[in-house]
Amino acid sequence: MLKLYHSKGTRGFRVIWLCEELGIEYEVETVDFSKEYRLSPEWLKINPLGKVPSLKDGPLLMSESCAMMQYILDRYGNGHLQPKAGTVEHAYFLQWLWFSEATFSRPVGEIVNHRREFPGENEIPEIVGEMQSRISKCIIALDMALEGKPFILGADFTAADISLGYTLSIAENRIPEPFPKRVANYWNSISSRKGFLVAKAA
Ligand SMILES: N[C@@H](CCC(=O)N[C@@H](CS)C(=O)NCC(=O)O)C(=O)O
Repeated sequence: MLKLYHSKGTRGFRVIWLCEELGIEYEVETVDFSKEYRLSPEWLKINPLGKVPSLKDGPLLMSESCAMMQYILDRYGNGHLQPKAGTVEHAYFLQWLWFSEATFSRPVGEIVNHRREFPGENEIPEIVGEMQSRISKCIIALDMALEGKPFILGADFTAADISLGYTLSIAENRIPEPFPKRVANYWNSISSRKGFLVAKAA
């Protein structure tokens, strides 16, 4: 069975939501998110970067959430929640899946890390402001892409929506302005799915 090492609110959220949508069995082991534990030899054996999450499937051990999603889809997904590989739709699917972590989550993560290392009055507003403007650019791009579509690829919900949904969940309270209308509607729709709610509680 898939075993996910997860701490509440971390990117393991994506994997839990995906498994729920696919109806796949999985086990969650809760990880102590303190810096001390994440840098302990015990955890570094499971995640050499001292980050969370990690995924174990037999001898396989992974530590990138979107790669975990792609592995689960390809190995256990029976063609669900992603277009057929090699098609134009699949290229767009990959683009949004990668965008969600490589481009959109990045400035959000920088704010989270900055506030953890420089809490309260030690926060450097210029750094946070710069990251917020990068987040806003991603949200504008998403808003444009959602024109006339309920989900990022069109009529069908896919794993790209799961990955984007997680990033929206961590971006929501870290920008000064509300989401624009299309992103707000999209966010309301995907964040009311059962899989999202299970992942949020995990
Ligand atoms: N690209 C990695 C990022 C992993 C990551 O940054 N995890 C966060 C929690 S969601 C973390 O462990 N942060 C602690 C740190 O970077 O010091 C993924 O998608 O799994």
